[in-house]
Amino acid sequence: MGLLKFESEPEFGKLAEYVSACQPCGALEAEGYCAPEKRLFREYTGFTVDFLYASVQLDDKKIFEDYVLWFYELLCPVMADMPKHRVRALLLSHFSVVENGAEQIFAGAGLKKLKRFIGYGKRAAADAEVTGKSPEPLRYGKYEKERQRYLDALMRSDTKSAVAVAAEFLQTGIPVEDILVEILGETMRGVGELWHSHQISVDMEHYCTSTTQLASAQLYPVIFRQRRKKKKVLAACVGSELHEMGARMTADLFEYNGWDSIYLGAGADISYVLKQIQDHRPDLAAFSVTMPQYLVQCQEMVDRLKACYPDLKIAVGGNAFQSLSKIQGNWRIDVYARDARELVRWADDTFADEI
Ligand code: B12
Repeated sequence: MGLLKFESEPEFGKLAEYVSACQPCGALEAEGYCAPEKRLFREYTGFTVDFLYASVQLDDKKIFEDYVLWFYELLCPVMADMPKHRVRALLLSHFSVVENGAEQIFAGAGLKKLKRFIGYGKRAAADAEVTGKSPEPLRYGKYEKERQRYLDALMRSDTKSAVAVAAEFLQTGIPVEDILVEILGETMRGVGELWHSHQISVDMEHYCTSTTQLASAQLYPVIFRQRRKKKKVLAACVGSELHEMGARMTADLFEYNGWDSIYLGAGADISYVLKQIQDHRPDLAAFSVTMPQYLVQCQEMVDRLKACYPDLKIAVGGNAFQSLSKIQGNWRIDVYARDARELVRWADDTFADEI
């Protein structure tokens, strides 16, 4: 697993404990809500300190503001009978708990900064509206029909059809990159929205992931058939990140483009990333972060690698970076790309003289 959460800032660990012990569940009971809603509220308020920590450490209020909106949208369908202003009030009372905890645990400039960021969260909660839109709109465009067919098979839990449909896309000549990114990847992002709006549960999310990994596997004979370029990429997810498909897809698209890849999967620890780099000397290291709370560890990873291997090119990408207001200039990376295909093009241009 990744670096221990709050290892360098134990006060945030204390704040997380305080917040978890003092949730405003009485307010929920007064609204007539019982165990399932209280469980959900407890579970997801558990993320507040994580996002607050990332927001404060990276000095970027957008991380916390995006989280507040995401959390509000997650709560609204569960508390469907509750007027929206009362859902907002519930969030505000949760942030007051966080503020009380901060006042007991932090002091001086640290407390002042923390209170400023909690204030951003409170303002975001007070203004929150359900938009029903993802922060980054889904890019179904050209492949809407194909995506829908694939999603239908997943929603029926019809593994055989889902796998067959993906094989058919390949046979009908849809480019491998488009099958991966536009159809399978975008379907998975749509699955996330279904989960967020409580139309499917986490077990379905797991099923969709494993089936999509199975469907992608059919592309490997084509992916590995390409002319080799004698270039190597190492791809990994940072922190305790479990979302691994973005990093996997990045590695696969490099293989399809003739690069060799070393894919380290979810939750890559700095010590074994360093060891792999030492042993295999990749030309490029690509890190994927989905959950914004792991951005801090990603930045630490980038700084450590740049200190040890100044010539190693480093790329970052993934959902979490959408929650940053600025990337270039603040990070010691060579490139940030929104989409794995963009990174492959950048890498080919950057190493054009050596390929
Ligand atoms: C599948 C899934 C899971 C699976 C992951 C299993 C696995 N083995 O990967 C499981 C069930 C474990 C899971 C767990 C959780 N998840 Co989840 N999950 C998803 C889901 C539906 C799909 C992820 C995915 O595979 N996407 C497809 C890939 C291809 O897309 P991608 O990662 O964005 O990658 C593309 C680009 O970003 C880019 N890219 C990615 N990495 C890199 C790297 C580089 C270098 C470059 C250049 C580009 C690049 O290229 C790719 C192709 O274009 C997303 C929805 C979403 N929007 O993605 C939610 C989502 C990420 N999960 C979410 C949440 C909240 C959770 C949980 C907290 C709760 C839960 N749902 O159980 C836990 C936390 C786990 C943890 N500690 O990490 C939220 C995060 C919200 C937020 N505020 O950030 C999302 C967005 C759902 C939502 N709409 O609310 N999840």
